[in-house]
Amino acid sequence: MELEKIPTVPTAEEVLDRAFRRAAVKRKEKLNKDRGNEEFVRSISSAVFDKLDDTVRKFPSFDALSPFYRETVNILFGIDRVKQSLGALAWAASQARSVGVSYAREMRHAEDTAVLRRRAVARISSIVHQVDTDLHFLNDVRNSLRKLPEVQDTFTVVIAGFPNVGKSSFIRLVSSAEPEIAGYAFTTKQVIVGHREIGRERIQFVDTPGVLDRPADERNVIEQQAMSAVTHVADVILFIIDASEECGYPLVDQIHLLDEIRRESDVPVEAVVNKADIFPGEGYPSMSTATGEGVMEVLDLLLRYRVSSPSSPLEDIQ
Ligand SMILES: Nc1nc2c(ncn2[C@@H]2O[C@H](COP(=O)(O)OP(=O)(O)OP(=O)(O)O)[C@@H](O)[C@H]2O)c(=O)[nH]1
Ligand SMILES: [Mg+2]
Repeated sequence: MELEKIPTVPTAEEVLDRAFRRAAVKRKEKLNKDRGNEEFVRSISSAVFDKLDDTVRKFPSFDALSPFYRETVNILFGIDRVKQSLGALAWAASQARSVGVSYAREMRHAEDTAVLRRRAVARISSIVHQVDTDLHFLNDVRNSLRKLPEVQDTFTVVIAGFPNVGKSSFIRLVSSAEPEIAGYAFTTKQVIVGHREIGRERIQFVDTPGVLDRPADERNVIEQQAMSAVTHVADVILFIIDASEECGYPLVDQIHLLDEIRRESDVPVEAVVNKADIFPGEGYPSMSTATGEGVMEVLDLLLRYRVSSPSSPLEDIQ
């Protein structure tokens, strides 16, 4: 995944400043004033083309992205809008080039090359300014893409549930991830990835933001990202229930969400009751991420879903 390598997207001013600087140097290299003007125009137009074209090329191809990343970009920005902006840049690049070429050709036989130079520069500047909003938007997309966690194609446990039930507390105990833990809802605002080495195997754990039991089209962007991880990256889902309702949400709503996740996903879902230190749940395995009680047993339960299971995970992890 090359998302962190996408370079900064320049503003229209930056594209033009850079092109002007390059062109000014080229112009000085010509002794003849008219040839200098011609070179100035050629140089600006090719510098603008190169920068815009390069920006489009360095963006990831969304069709090649894995479904999780594609859906995340779609949730956050809308794939169509991103594609539209990239298309606008490609249009501006080719317009700037053809304007430059045709003015430079005209300048070969012109009396007053300075007038044509000024006109060409004005046309090219206007073309680049037309895509300034697209450039700003694409830079926002770039900044968000860089911050997305790297989800690898390995055995993956996705932790899901209502807000404030102890999902982050669990992943902190069992993996390298160090998410924030706090006694209020929506502490976790994006998908967080952690790992755990078991023998020679690297298991991936994905912490997700809390999801409420409500229709999919009413879910906010944070909840939608959680559901995208649940449906696209999990090999097994750990659904954490807070039967004490200390999280602030009724048990019945949590079970409703559990049923939805069971329906929506093609992978096994293990439901576990957390906060057993204050309220023991019935009908599900239980644990307390506060005291550590039952946590390793839950881990053992999840790791049984690995395809290769050379030895009991409990032996490896204790
Ligand atoms: N008593 C008790 N409290 C717990 C336990 N596990 C977590 N908590 C508390 O529950 C609160 C929420 O814990 P988090 O791990 O942040 O919960 P979360 O599900 O990640 O929450 P969101 O990120 O908001 O969805 C914190 O105040 C934790 O200290 C537990 O086993 N027992
Ligand atoms: Mg959390």
